[in-house]
Parts: sequence; structure tokens; C-alpha cells
Amino acid sequence: MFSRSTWSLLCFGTLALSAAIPKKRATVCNGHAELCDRSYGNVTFIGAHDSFAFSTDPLALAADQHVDVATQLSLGARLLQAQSHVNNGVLHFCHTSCLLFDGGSVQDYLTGVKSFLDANPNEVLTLLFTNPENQSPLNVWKPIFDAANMTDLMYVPPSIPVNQSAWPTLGEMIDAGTRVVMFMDAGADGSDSVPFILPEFQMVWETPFSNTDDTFPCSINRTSGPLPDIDHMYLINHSLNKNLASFIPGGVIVSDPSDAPTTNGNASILANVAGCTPLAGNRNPNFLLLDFVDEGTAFAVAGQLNGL
Ligand SMILES: *[C@@H]1O[C@H](CO)[C@@H](O)[C@H](O)[C@H]1NC(C)=O
Ligand SMILES: *[C@@H]1O[C@H](CO)[C@@H](O)[C@H](O)[C@H]1NC(C)=O
Ligand SMILES: *[C@@H]1O[C@H](CO)[C@@H](O)[C@H](O)[C@H]1NC(C)=O
Ligand SMILES: *[C@@H]1O[C@H](CO)[C@@H](O)[C@H](O)[C@H]1NC(C)=O
Ligand SMILES: *[C@@H]1O[C@H](CO)[C@@H](O)[C@H](O)[C@H]1NC(C)=O
Ligand SMILES: CC(=O)N[C@H]1CO[C@H](CO)[C@@H](O)[C@@H]1O
Repeated sequence: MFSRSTWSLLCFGTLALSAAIPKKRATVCNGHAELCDRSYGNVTFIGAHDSFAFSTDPLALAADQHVDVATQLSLGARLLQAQSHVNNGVLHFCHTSCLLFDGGSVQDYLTGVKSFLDANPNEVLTLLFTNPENQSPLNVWKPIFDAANMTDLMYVPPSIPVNQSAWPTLGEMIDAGTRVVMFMDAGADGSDSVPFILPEFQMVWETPFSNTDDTFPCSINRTSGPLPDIDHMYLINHSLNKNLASFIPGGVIVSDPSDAPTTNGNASILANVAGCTPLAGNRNPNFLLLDFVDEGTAFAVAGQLNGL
């Protein structure tokens, strides 16, 4: 039988031992050893615009992707953008309206994302969800993250807003197990805010959206204080739209998959980046948000921009 003092010695010994053994550190982050020591604010990530709105049907005009979210992730997309709408009392991801394109419930979507994260423990992922109907972060959004078992993976910054230069490294986020960053375009900074649901425009500025000019002139379109724009990360909306004004009275803007190989190609992306870097202290974009991520050479361009 062990005496009480032997027990306390054993317990103390175990504690001392576990404190002495450093926690295993990630050696590959988002696929590259070089990215482990790189600040999250200093990496270019490819994003999938309307990630839930996928279809191979050429007549599905509201589709902005060909491949499903799991495939977008396996191709290397590390920002997933999606637009929320309530459908029959349940929060769904829908494009403009759930009658037009219903991508299913946010909870089912997040459950799918969670299985990717569980299978890929060394990946940092960004979620950019829009909240056009101003659903409560605390009462609507957080319970969905809880139900999808995502909450423990969410990154909570020490204070908001986070300066572009102040983000932790990918390695730090992976080691801490908090490797999902969640931005929301509207309603994240009210009295019912949630620490992991971050007000997008206080930390990320965006170029204009619904672009129909294939030269993608760069400007700062949506942003918010108190940080000056130069201390924000930034997102390029690099997707080309067609205005069907000649077919539909009043006009409607839709994405056009036939342009995607060119739009998502080296020349078009690099020209857009070159137009934007002067607005950002010569820094590359943090996020390149694309339609049809399975087309073109965007992942190779991102590798080049990341110096890999
Ligand atoms: C990361 O930092 C390097 C070196 O300062 C810079 O060239 C690059 O543009 C930065 N990338 C981003 C996304 O901030
Ligand atoms: C929640 O996810 C964690 C890993 O992130 C896992 O260990 C745990 O079993 C999951 N819980 C449920 C109820 O699925
Ligand atoms: C953001 O960080 C940069 C670099 O560390 C610093 O020069 C700048 O003053 C910071 N911005 C603010 C508003 O504190
Ligand atoms: C932002 O872009 C939208 C759509 O492209 C445009 O209607 C709006 O005027 C722009 N706003 C600013 C401040 O540039
Ligand atoms: C596109 O850029 C990538 C990355 O620099 C390069 O490997 C590839 O050869 C380029 N492709 C074309 C068609 O220029
Ligand atoms: C055309 C386009 O890509 N527009 C998107 C730009 O990004 C914001 C996401 O924050 C979307 O709301 C737009 O639909």
C-alpha cells in the first residue's frame, strides 16, 4: 500500500513531468512547414464565394461553385464564404433567397466542415458568413456552432479589433486548437455579440462586389474603424459577373462560369493584386475570394504570393 505521502509524491511527480514535457508543436501548417511561423495576418488564402451554392447544372444561374464544400476544401480553399437566410424558422445558407438556391441548414454545413477539421488537425480555416437578416449572434448563431461541436475550435482574440500585424502564427493557432476564424459582415458588434464572431470590416476591408469589369479596378469598398485601413487585412472579390440586362428587364447580375478559367488564372489574379497592394502598404491580399474554385490556377498563384 502506498502511504499518503507516496501518493502525493507520485501525483506531484506526474504533474512536474507533464509540465516538463513541451506540448507537441505543429511542424506543418496548412500544408507547409514555412507557414507555421507566419502570422495569420501575413498569409494569402484562397476563398470560395457562396461555397454552399454549388451545382454542375449550367442552367443553375444562382450557383457560384461547381464542386461541393468538401471538394473546395480538398482543393485548398481555406476561406468559406456563405450567405444566411431563415427558411421555415431554421437558419440556412441561401443565395439571395431560399427560393432561388437553398444550400441547406447552417448546422448541417458546419457539421461537414467540422469533419474536415477533425480529419485535418493542422489546418487553419476562415469562415466569412453574411448576416443580411441580422440574426442574433448569441441567440441564433452560437447555438448552431455549439450543436455542430465547432465552438471549441473557434479563435477568440484577446481584444477586438485585431491589428493586421498582431494575429498569432498559424502554428500557435493549431497548437492551441483554436484554428477557425469567423468573420461576420453585419451585426457582430451589438449587445448580443459572441467573442468568436468577429466584426469583419473592423479587421478586413473588401474591394467592390458584383464586379462586371474584367480589369478588376481596385478600391477599398467596405471597411470600418477604429483601426485605419492600413492596419486591416484585406479581401479581393475576384469574381466576374455578367449583367443579364438585355435578357431580363431591370437586369440581374450573375456569375459566368465560362470566364472562370481566365478570371481564376495567373494574369487576371496577379493584375488585380498589383492594383491593390499600393492601397495596403504593398502587402499582398489576405483573401482571394473566387467563384468556381475548381477552375484556373489560383492555388498556384497563392503559393507564389506566399513565397512557397
Ligand atoms: C507577408 O509579408 C511579406 C514580407 O513583408 C510581404 O511581402 C507579403 O506581401 C505579406 N503578405 C501578406 C498577405 O500580408
Ligand atoms: C466534439 O469534437 C471533439 C474534437 O474537436 C471530439 O473530441 C468530441 O468527441 C466531439 N463531441 C461530440 C459530441 O461529437
Ligand atoms: C498596428 O500595428 C502596427 C505595426 O506593429 C503599428 O505600427 C500600428 O501603430 C498599429 N496600429 C494601431 C492603430 O495601433
Ligand atoms: C461599393 O461597391 C458597391 C457595389 O460594387 C457600390 O454600389 C458602392 O457604391 C461602393 N461603395 C463604396 C464606398 O465604394
Ligand atoms: C501560374 O503561376 C504559377 C505560380 O507561379 C506557375 O507555377 C505556373 O506555371 C503559372 N502558369 C501559367 C500558365 O503561367
Ligand atoms: C461578386 C462578389 O463576389 N461579391 C461578394 C464579395 O464578397 C462579399 C462577401 O463579404 C459578398 O457579400 C459578395 O457577394
